[in-house]
Amino acid sequence: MTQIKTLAEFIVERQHEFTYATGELTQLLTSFRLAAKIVNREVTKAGLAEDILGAQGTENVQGEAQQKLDVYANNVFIRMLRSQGEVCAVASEENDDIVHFDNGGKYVITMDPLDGSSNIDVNVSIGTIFSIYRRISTGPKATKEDFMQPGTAQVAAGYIVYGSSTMLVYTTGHGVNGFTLDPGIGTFCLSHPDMKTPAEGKIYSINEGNWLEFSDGVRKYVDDCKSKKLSARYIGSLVADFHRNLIKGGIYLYPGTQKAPKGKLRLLYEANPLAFIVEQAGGKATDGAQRILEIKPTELHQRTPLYIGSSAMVDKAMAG
Ligand code: AFP
Repeated sequence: MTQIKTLAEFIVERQHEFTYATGELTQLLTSFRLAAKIVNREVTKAGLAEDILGAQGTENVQGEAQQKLDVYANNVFIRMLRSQGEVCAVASEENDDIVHFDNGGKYVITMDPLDGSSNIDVNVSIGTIFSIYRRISTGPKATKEDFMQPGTAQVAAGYIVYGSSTMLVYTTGHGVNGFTLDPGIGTFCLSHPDMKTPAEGKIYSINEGNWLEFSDGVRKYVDDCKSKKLSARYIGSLVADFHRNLIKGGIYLYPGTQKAPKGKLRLLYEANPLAFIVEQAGGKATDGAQRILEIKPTELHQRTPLYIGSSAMVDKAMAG
């Protein structure tokens, strides 16, 4: 029988790679590991559980309708992070402002607790995305400055995809590893060690419904994908599209459009964590002009165009 390695064992085994106190990383990742299982339980019974599907009747800061599961997942991740004590503040897609824990923790988190909300009620893959930063301010409370660090300052990042199986994928800057949840024993087990993305792929992912709004360069690139008979695959959940392309090779594009020059996606809790992961897997992430990880954020909910995936494809897309 092949030996099974659990996420908990793996974190402990690899914690020496972490620059700061090793136990801190274990605590941080434990929060995500546990919260992911709880959210997974609710996501997988969404059609059965009463009062968990549908709209919450509120909007987030982007003016998007919040789903009940969005709010539920946000509460679970925040509760877990608060209880571990390493994190002093969180910036979440679902909260207008920074959520403070007032506990002197040395880390701040950015997260999209449930990405792809429009897919929740229709049984299509959704995900959680997170980044971990070391706090840089020294006062009693974390400040906006702690969250305005470029993506290069991330100490860890990861995502959870709730799909045909549930996976947690993370990096601390020493490669990317993926863990699949065994629902029978309720444990994440190492299933995708040292993930690498192919330099070239056969998949392009973009919402072509926005065609009329695209720049000439983006249209030219999409036409080029078609002329090479690449496959178009677009789920509408960034995590799921990203995860598939990471494994198979491909590119995901959410460019700026005439109406929204900065696109739709958020820098702090969508683009940056996935950019860190894709680079660690040998791929690339840009906003069409510059490396995502080098953008200096100015706003918590800042948007950015995103070109992410196999390196040769991202280079070609940027060349227009
Ligand atoms: P929702 O969480 O509002 O469904 O948005 C999901 C998302 O941020 C990302 O996960 C998708 O890839 C992208 O938006 C889809 O956007 P379009 O519907 O405009 O293609």
